[in-house]
Amino acid sequence: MQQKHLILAALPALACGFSSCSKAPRQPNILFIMTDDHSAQAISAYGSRLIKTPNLDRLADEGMRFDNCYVTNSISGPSRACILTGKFSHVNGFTDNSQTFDGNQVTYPKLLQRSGYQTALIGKWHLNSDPQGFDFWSILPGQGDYYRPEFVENGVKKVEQGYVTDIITQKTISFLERRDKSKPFSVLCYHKAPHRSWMPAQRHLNAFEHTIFPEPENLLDNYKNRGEAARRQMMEIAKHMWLTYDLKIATGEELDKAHNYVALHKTDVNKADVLAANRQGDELMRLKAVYDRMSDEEKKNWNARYEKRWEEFKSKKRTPEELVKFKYQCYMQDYLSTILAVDESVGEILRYLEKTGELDNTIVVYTSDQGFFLGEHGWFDKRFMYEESQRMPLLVRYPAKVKAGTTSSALSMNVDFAPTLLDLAGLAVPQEMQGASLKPVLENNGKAPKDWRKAVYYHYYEYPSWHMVMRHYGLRTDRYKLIHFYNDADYWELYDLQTDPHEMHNLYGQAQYAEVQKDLHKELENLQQQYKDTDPDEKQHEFFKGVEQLR
Ligand code: SGN
Ligand code: CA
Repeated sequence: MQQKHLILAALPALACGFSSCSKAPRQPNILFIMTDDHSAQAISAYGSRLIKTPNLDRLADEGMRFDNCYVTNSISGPSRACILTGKFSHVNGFTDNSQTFDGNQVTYPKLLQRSGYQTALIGKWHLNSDPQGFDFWSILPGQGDYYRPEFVENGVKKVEQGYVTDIITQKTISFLERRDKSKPFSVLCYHKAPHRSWMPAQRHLNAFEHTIFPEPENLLDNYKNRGEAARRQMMEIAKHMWLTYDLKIATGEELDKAHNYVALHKTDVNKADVLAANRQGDELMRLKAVYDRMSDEEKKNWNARYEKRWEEFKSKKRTPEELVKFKYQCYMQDYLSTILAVDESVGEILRYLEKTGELDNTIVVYTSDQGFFLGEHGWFDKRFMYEESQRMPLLVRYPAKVKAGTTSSALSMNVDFAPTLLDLAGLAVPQEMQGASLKPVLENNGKAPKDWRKAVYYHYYEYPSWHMVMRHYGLRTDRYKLIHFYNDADYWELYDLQTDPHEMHNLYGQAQYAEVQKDLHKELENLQQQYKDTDPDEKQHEFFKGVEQLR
């Protein structure tokens, strides 16, 4: 099957004896742009009340916006592994950020490369093993840094001057410039932004200085009517967002005087270190470590900006409620500032493709590794199967197949991306991939085929760890969500998203939902059978079970 496609793909090139042949259709290029923690609430194409993202909106205007795309395990490494393999975490083996990805698995970039694509990966990788299946790769080690970041490029370390988003953009364009133009390309442009600790580019330091952002209506959530996981997490803006490290409330003088930094931010999956860091209040040291990556000139601008925040913070006493509101505003200023550079990056790469005549033969995908809480439930971070964290933005521009300005409400998942891209490239989708191709949805103005799935599946494992979100699994249909928290708890939650879109009232066990509940349990069992997550409450999973190696 695969060979047949290879021969077909080669035909136009063989027949090319005259000039019009240079326009002959061939496999499409693929540009897959992914950010880290960019929630749909911060994209104007999704109706953001917070920010304008004109270049992302262009992708939506000229392509398709998916409104019901969901991550299957809301955290970085796991989501990235699902995207590459088209398989759920319990099958690809990367269940939490402390794992090492088995790079010998079948991934869609490998299959593209084998079929004649030139492949590249640039930016945040976060899978703890060297990338495989790329002709060129230049990755940030671990989480990477915003300023003067280190990259590992085809195995060789190098530190780059400047701001991470801009460097990733430049590396992407320079790969496109020097690539082998006789081949289609597949480029993964994986940004670090807008990941914590939300450090803006110099040109955006003051972008939102005077903006007052609307607050989510559940910013002051008290976690009543929900189970203990919602109460026991450690991701509250009020209690767990750090004034110094996260919100940069420090003076240049304090930072210059701070010494004895221990490299705690490099050990971020080690709970003991993190808790110790919390206790020791070494926030200033953590801030200093990232601050010290800036040049003297950059530090000067930085201090001019954040000393004003420091003064504002010191200027009055605040009640706990006022403090949450103040912190929320600072959080939004910084988080959204980092997105300005991402939006510019998308614009620059689109313009480059346009200028070189490749844009319309390129499938451009924009997504994020998961969603993120922007103050909803009083939270930052993700992990939970609640909407803001589970939902992923997904924009696809590909005029050959996708009508401009369309939207889709088809229930889709990150495990669908690999099958979709292989399918669009005319390649066979390996049986072992668990996602479904979205090609029919893309080709049919966003409408799902009749026999499309009725629910998406979810399973989160990283506990105990950062932010202390308990393990859970569940499903989401177009209307309901059923969740089971386990491992350090054992209870269920049920939400009716039509009557309770912000998931504030757990309806599990209520008589009037008995029928719905029964059906959801049945559907959950079906999904667990289908996706082979048949022992979901098991603490230790047998990793790599059923993983087929590339022969
Ligand atoms: C870091 C962050 C956490 C975050 C994890 C995982 N802490 O450890 O807040 O949840 O990354 O994020 S930080 O103080 O070091 O920024 S993920 O997106 O990479 O999974
Ligand atoms: Ca992430």
